[in-house]
Amino acid sequence: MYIEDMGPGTGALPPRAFFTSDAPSLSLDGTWRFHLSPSLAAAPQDVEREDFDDSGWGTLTVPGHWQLQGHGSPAYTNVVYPFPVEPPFVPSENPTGDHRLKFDLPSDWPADEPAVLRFDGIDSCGRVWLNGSELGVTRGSRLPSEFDVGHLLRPQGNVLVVRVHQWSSGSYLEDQDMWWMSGIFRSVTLLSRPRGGVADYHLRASYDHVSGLGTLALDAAPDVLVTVPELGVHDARTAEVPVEPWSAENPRLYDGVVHTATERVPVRIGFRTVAIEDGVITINGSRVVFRGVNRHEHHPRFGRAVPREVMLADVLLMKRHNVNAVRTSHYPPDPHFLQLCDEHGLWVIDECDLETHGFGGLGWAGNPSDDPRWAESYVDRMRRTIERDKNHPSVVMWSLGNESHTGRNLAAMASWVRDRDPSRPVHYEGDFECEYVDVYSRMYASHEEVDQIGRREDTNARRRTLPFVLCEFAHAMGNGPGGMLEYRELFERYRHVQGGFIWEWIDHGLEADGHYAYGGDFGETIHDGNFVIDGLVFPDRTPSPGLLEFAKVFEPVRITGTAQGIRVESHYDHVSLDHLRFDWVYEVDGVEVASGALHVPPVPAGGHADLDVPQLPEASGEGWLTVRTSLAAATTWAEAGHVVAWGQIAVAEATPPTPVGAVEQVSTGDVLRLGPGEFDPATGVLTRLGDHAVDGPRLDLWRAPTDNDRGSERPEERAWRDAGLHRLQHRVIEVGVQETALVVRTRVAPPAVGFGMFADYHWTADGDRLRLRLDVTPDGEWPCTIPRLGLRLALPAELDAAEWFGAGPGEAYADSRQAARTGRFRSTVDELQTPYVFPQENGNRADARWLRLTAHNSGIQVSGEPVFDFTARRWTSEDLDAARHTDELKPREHVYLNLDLAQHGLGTASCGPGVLPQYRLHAQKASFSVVFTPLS
Ligand code: IPT
Repeated sequence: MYIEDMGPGTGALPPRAFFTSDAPSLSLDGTWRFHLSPSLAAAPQDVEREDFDDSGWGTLTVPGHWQLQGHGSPAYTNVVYPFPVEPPFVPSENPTGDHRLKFDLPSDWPADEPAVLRFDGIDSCGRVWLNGSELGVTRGSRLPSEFDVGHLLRPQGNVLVVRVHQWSSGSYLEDQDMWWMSGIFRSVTLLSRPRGGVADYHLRASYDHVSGLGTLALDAAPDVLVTVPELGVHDARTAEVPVEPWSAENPRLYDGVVHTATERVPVRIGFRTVAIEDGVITINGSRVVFRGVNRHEHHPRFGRAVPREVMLADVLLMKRHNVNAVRTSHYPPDPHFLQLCDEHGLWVIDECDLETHGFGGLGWAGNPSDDPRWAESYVDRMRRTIERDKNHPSVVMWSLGNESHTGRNLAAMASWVRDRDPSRPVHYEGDFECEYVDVYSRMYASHEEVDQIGRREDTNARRRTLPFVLCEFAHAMGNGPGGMLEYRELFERYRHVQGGFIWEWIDHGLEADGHYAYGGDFGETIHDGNFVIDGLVFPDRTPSPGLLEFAKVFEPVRITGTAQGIRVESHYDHVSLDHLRFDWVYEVDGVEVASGALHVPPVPAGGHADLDVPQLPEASGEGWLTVRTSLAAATTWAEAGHVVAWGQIAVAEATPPTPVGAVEQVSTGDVLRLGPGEFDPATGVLTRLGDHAVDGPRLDLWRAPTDNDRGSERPEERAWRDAGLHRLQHRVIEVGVQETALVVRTRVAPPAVGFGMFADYHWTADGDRLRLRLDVTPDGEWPCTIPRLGLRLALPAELDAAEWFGAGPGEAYADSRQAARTGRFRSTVDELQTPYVFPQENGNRADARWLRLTAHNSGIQVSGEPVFDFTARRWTSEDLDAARHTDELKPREHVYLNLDLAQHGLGTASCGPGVLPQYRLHAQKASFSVVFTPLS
C-alpha cells in the first residue's frame, strides 16, 4: 500500500535547486475543489478521472491546511505519536483530502517545451494525477517534489488531482513538536522547462579573507554559464575576483545571471567560506557566535502555510532584535525564507525534515534511524534538502534533523552530505558521541555544563576537539527565559563555545474561540497542552518581554562605564562600528536635562574604545547617562536611527528624601487613625488612605506559577503548592497601639503545616506620609523556596493611571532584567499586563523608587526605601493562577497592587535548567519599608 511504503515518494524528478527564471511559470495557488473523507476506504472513487463531478464539493485555499479551513481539527503532541506505533503502518482512520483544480495554460505558454509540476510541500503524503494520468506519490512533507508533465498538458481544461493523506509512513519521520496539520500547505507551480535550459546549478562562491578574493565555481551542465556584471565576470564557469564578502552582519550580494542560450536565471551571490579551524567555526576567517533562534513556520490562522510577507516580518523582527542566526527547526523552511536570510543577513542552520522522537518513549525500539529499510528515505530527505538550498550563502551548516536518536541511516545522511557539499559542516544533536558530525551540539545544557564543555573537560576525546553550539537553549515558554545573560558570558569566555539558538521563535497559538488555542483545545484525547506556546514572540508576532531581553543581552555593541569614562565594546564578528552613530541623554530623576552626540573613533570587529563622559549640567537628583548607538543610515531591515544597543551609567546619586518621622499620633475608636491612614482595630489592616478605600497591605508570598515554575526538572510549583503557599492564613497576634506608632504583629502560615513567618507591621506617619516597615522572621523549617516576598493590597478600580520612576518600561525579573532601563514611565493598569497565552505571573516592574496610581490626579503614591518591585492588576494572583486562557481573566472591582521586596527568578525549567542559585528566593529574615501618600 503506497501510503505505508517505507521508501521515499515515487515518480518525482531528481531533486534540484529552487530558482526562478525567465522561462514561463504558472502559479496554481488559489481556490481548489476539496473533499475530506475520514479514511481512504470512505474516499470517493474515480476522483482522478477528468470527468469526475466535483460540483458538490466545497473549496479550499491552496496553499493551506484543511484543519484550518473548517475540515477536521488540528491536534498537538510534542513527542508522542498520536497513533499506535507499528511502523510503517498508520491508522485506517486516515483523514484523506481530495483536491481538484481545473486550469488553462496562458495563451503564450510554449506548447512544445517540457514542463514540470512542482509541489513545495504536501503534508504528509500526496498521490498526484494530471489529466487522468498518475504522476506519483509524494512523501517528505516539508520537501519539494517535481513531476515531469509536459507531455500531459493541454492548452485548456487541465485537471490536476491531489489526494492527500494525513498519515503515512512518512509520519513516523515527521514527529516534530508542533501541530499535526495536513494538506498542500506550500505553493504549487507549473514551470515550463525550455530545452537547453538551466536544469540545475550549484554556484559555489567562496571568500579568502587573506587575499580578499572571491572564487566562483559553477557546477552545472557544460553549456551553463554565469555572468556577474558588477564583478566583470562574463559567460564564465569559474572566476577569481576581489569582492566584499557576505556575512550576516553585512549581507553583500552580487546580482548575476546563470544562463544558457535558452534560459536566464537571476542569481544573488554571496561570497563566504565556512571552516573549522582549531576546533572553532570560522566564517571568512573570523570566529562567529550564533545569537540564534529556532524558527518553526507558524501563523495563528494559516498554520505552516505562512504568507511571504509574514516570513519577511519574521526576518525583520529578528534583525531588529539582534538575532543573527536561525535554525530551521525541524525541516527546511519555505524556500523564500532563505532568500530573505540571504538578503537581510542571517546565518542559517538548514535542518532536514526528520524527527522520530516518539520512539524515545519506547526505548528507541524500532526507531527508523537504525533500520536499513528506511535508509533510502533518510538519504532522500537529505538530498532533497541540500539540492534545493545549496546556493544560499545564508546556509552555513546542514543539520540532519532533530531528536531521532542515532543510527546508521543518520550516518549515511552525513556521509552523503560530505560528498555532495564539503563546504558546510554537518550538525546533528542526536549524535551524542559526535561520530559523524562536525560540530558538538547540545540542547538545554545547564550553564554549569556548558562551562565544563568550555573548559574542554569532556571525557570524550572527539567531542573535546569540536566546536560547540547549543542548538536549543533558554526555553522561551511563558514568562522567561531567565538566565540568558549567564549563557552569553559563557559564549564570550570560550572561543569554541559558539552561541546557540533559543527555543523557540514563536508561540504556536491558533486563533479560536476568542483566544489563542493550544493542545487540548480542539478536543484531542492525547495532547501536550500549552507546551506548544514557547516562543519569543506571541502568536501574532508581538515581541514578548523575552525577545526584548534577548535583544539587550545579545546586542552587538556593549556600552558600559562609570562617571569617569565610557567603554564601547564591539561584539560584531565581521564589521566595524562605522555603520553606527552614538548619542547620549542625561536624565535626572527620570527627566531629561541634556543630550548630545558622542564621537566614537573607528572600532574594528571585536575591538573597543574608551571615551570621556560628556560635560553634564549640574542637577540635584538621581542622574543617569544613557548612551545609545543606532544605525547611521537605513539598511534593508531597519530605518536610520534604529537603536542597536544602549547602556546606562549612573553618574549622580539620589538626594535622600526627608525621613518619615514618627510625628503623628494614633487615635483610637471605631477605627484607628494615623496620619492619612485608617485601620481596622481588630485586624490592624489599613482600610483607608486619604480619600481612598484600601484593603491591605498584607504579607503575600504567592505568584501565579509560570510555565518555568511548573517545569519538569525543578517543579517549584509543586513544592510551593505542597507547602500551601497559595493559601496562607494570617493570625493576628497583637494590634499594638502606641502613641505615634501602630505595631501589628502577625504570624502568617499555610494550613496543615508547622512552619510559618512572623510578620510585624510598624506604621508611623509624618504629615500625609504613612510609612510601613514590615519585618518578617521565618518560624520553623521552610521546605522550599518562596515565589515572592512582599505585600498585597486592594485599591479602588478607578486608579488606572500608573507612573513610576524605576526600571522599565517593560516587565523585569531577577534573572531577566537587562532590557529594563532606569527612567520615568507611564502606563495604564491594563497595559502593565503581559498577555502570556497561558495566564501566569507577569508584568513585574522592578526597582521602583516611587509609583503613583491615579485617576484625574487623585490617587496614591508609594515610595520605596529605597526601591520596590510592583505589579498592578484588575484580578488577583489566584484568578491568574486559575485561568487557562487570557479571556478567562475578568476585571474585578479593584486594582490589586503587589509591592515586593523580591521575587524568585524565572529560570527555564519548563525545558532546561531551573533558576540559578543567585536568583532563588528563600524564606529569610527581612525588612521592607514603603511610604504611602494619598494624592488629591
Ligand atoms: C526539544 C525538541 O528538540 C524541540 O523540538 C522542542 O520539543 C523542545 O524540546 C521543547 O519545547 S527535545 C527535549 C527532549 C529537550
